[in-house]
Amino acid sequence: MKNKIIEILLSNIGQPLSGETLSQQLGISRAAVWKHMKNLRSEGCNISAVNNRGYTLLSMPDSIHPEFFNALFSGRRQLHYFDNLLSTNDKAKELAKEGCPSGTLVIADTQTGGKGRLGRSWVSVPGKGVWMSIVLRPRMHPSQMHKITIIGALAAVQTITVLTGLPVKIKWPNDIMINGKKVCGILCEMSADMDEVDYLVMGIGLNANLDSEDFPEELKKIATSLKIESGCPVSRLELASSIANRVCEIMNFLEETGDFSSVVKEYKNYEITGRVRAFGSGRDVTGLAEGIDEDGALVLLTDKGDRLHIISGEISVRSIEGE
Ligand code: BT5
Repeated sequence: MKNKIIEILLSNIGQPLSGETLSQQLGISRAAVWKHMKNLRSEGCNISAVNNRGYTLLSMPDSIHPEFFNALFSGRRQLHYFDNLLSTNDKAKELAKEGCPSGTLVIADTQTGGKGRLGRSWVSVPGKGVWMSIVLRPRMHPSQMHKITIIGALAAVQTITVLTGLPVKIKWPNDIMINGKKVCGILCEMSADMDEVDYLVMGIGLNANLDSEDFPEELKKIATSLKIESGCPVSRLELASSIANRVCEIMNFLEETGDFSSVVKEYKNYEITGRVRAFGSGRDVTGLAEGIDEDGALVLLTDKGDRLHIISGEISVRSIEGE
């Protein structure tokens, strides 16, 4: 019943709904409707009640609990919520191995062993960020999997732009930046044989409502949050559900049309170009990052004049400042 009420309120957000309409739609008395509204208010929903006009949902609480989440999560996909996990990516891989469907989402209020790429760690402050992983089963060749990181980054920047209007940028392939500081990172891990992908887990870590003092000293100069940049808190619920919905939308579009060029075109609105050093996998070069090509590879014009197309996830690309 609670889910149903939240769903109806959400689809009429900002619009008044009379007690009569709600009691008819839900098949309960007006007194019962009133009681549910009272409970939802005590859980942080901002609902106004005006005589003769009815109830209006003004805003949702900053809670990522499933009862709120499910109402926003399109396609009735599986949702696994945890107060605390080592890593949502690890949990998602476990579920994927057990056969969970594509689109399954794992979300945690905090992670104690959040992972970055190449063995690095990810700071996941309790109750202040979006720490989540999406299981995908793309019908794509394993050699194309780098495209999924591009899709994750695009879904994240599009959502952040719509919800906050902040000037968000992508540093290839997986760093989402605002004013030169990292606000979000993406970690894709896949299980595949030579020709086929079994599953891919896309982990997204987004600093939503962290304050400066929440970051450990070593991250203070290089990391930021949406709240720090915009000056006001953002709904983690809206961020998480919108990003997850957007990832699945773009994936469906790609699988139906095979048209990756539209994804690239959109991505290009946000990409950071400029001088970089690319290193790893036996390579160490400096040059000009020109942006991604039609396959999602980074085009790097090296100082020696070679034009490289980098797709390996084992290569790190760092901006070179002051040049
Ligand atoms: C990433 O790695 O940027 C991928 C981060 C993915 C995290 C998500 S959270 C949900 C899911 N479950 C997981 O266990 N992981 C995923 P990388 O490019 O390697 O960046 C890692 C580096 O970013 C660290 O070495 C720090 O310097 C920095 N860092 C760590 N925590 C940060 C944070 N909260 N905000 C900004 N930078 C951070």
